[in-house]
Amino acid sequence: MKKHISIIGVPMDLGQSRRGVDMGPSAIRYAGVVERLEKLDYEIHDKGDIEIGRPGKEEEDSDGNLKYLKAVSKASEELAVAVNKVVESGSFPLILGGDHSIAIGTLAGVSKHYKNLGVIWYDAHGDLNTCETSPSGNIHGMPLAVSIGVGHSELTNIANYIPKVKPENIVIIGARSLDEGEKELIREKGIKVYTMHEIDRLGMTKVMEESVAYLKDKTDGVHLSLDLDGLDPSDAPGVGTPVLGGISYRESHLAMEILEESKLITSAEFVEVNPILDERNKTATVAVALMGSLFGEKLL
Ligand code: B3U
Ligand code: MN
Ligand code: MN
Repeated sequence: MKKHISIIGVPMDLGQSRRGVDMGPSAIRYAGVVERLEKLDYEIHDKGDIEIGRPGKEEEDSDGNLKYLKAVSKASEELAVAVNKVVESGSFPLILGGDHSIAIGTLAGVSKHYKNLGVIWYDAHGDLNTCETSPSGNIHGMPLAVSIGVGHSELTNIANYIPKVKPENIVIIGARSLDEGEKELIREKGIKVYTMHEIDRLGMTKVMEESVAYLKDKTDGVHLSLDLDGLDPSDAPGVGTPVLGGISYRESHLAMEILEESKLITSAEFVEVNPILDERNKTATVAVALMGSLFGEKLL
C-alpha cells in the first residue's frame, strides 16, 4: 500500500528579523518537492499554506523581548490544528517553513499523538532561548525551549498542554552558535548535543547511529526539525543567520539516509529557507534533495 505524505507550508517570517523567509514554502515547491517524492511511490497531498495574516505594528504585536508574540502564537495554534489533522488521518506530516518559530506549532500538533515523542533538532543554533536569555527577541531562537515547557506561557501552552517534548528525548545535531543561557539550559536539562566538534571527531555515521540508538527504545515517534542553517553556508547560503563551519551537503545526505534506514522518523519540517538571500534557489533545492534521501531515494 502506498504511504501518504501531507505537505503544509507555513509562510512565517515574523520569528526573526530578515524578511523573505515567508517565501520559503514557494521556493521549496518550485524546487520540485511534490514531483520528487511522488517518484518514491508516495501519495503526496499538498495541503497548501497556513494563513499568516498581516501582523499589527511590531510594538503592538510584541511583548517585551518577544517580537511579534501575538502573530506567532496565532499561527502556531492554527498550524497545530492542521498538523494534528494530518497525523489523525494516518499521513506523514511534512512542514515547509518559514522561520523556525513554526516548530512550536508543528510539535504542538504532533506530540499529543505520542507518549514519548523524540526530536532531532538539526541546526547551527540551540533555539533554546527564552525572553530572558534571548539576545535578539526573535522567537525563532526559542522554539525548542518552548517545546520543553520553558518560556512565555502563550507559547508553551499552545494546544493547551505542556510540555510537548521531554528534554531527555531531544538530540541537537550541528550546533556551533549557542548563547550562554542556552548552554545553561542544556546542562540543567541534560539535553544531548552533537556540536560540530563531535561531528568532526566521530564522523556523521557514528553521530547518527548514536542518535538513533539513544532515541530508539525510549520514544514511540521522532520528529525531525531541520534548519537549513545547520548546513554550511557554502551549501545552503539562503538562510537568515548563516554560521561558518557547518555540516556539509554530503554529510547531511548521509544523515538523512541513516534516518531513513532507522524507520524512526514520523514527522518532519524543513525551515529557514530564504529565497531573497539564496543563490538561484540553491537552498530550497538542497532541502528537496535531503527530503529525497529522508524518504528513501537511493543512488543505485
Ligand atoms: N541564538 C540567537 C541567534 C539565532 C537563533 N536561531 C537563529 N539565530 N537562526 C537568537 O537570536 O536567539
Ligand atoms: Mn533553528
Ligand atoms: Mn539555526
